[in-house]
Amino acid sequence: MDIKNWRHAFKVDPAKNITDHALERLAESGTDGLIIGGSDGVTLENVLDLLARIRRYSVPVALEVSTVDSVTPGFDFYFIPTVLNASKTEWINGIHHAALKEYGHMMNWEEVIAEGYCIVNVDCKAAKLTGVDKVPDEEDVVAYARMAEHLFKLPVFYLEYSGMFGDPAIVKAAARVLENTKLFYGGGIRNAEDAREMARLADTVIVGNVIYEDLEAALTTVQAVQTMSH
Ligand code: 1GP
Repeated sequence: MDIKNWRHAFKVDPAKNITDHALERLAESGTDGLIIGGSDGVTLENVLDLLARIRRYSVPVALEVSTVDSVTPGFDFYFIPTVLNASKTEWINGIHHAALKEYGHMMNWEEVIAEGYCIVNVDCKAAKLTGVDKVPDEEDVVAYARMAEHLFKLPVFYLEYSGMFGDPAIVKAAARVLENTKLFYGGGIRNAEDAREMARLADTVIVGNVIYEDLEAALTTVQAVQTMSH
């Protein structure tokens, strides 16, 4: 399925342990896709291990690239974050430039999807890594959303609250100014009600950490979202 129609995705961290059984439950849950990605400890080895274990299911799988060294063929999509509110410019365009110098000639652009990230939780790992030290307020977020939609014409605007549940008013404000750019919401979804609340506002909700803390609760988020009309 085109990622434009994704309503729900699980984010699986290659640096964390997960059993085959849990992976099977995620893959067969009815989610629209699995995103393989994390902020640290991602290696070619752990990405390949996860890919091999997931590829036996038909669910679409995307690699969210955070290190060029861990890129490998075999994924349906390659999500490339550009952190619009990073202060370390390598996370806006630096790593991308280095990667394109080396691999630009052999990339299949059909599989590549750029994500304009706006990191709101300044305490999360991704914020520390990319140098986000100021919490963007609603006006900031709206401006970044417009930047994604109108200036850079990015296919995805990713509102990243990783580790904390976001402010619905801010998510709503971002949604209001997006038309062609899809709104991904991620952060702190721990149960069906959280998922439903954010899925009312965002195009796609991404569920991460709760997979490792309470798999059954994580699985309830799929049905909660897939049974809604949008
Ligand atoms: C992380 O947006 C995702 O990149 C999901 O966040 O781990 O808090 O669910 P959580």
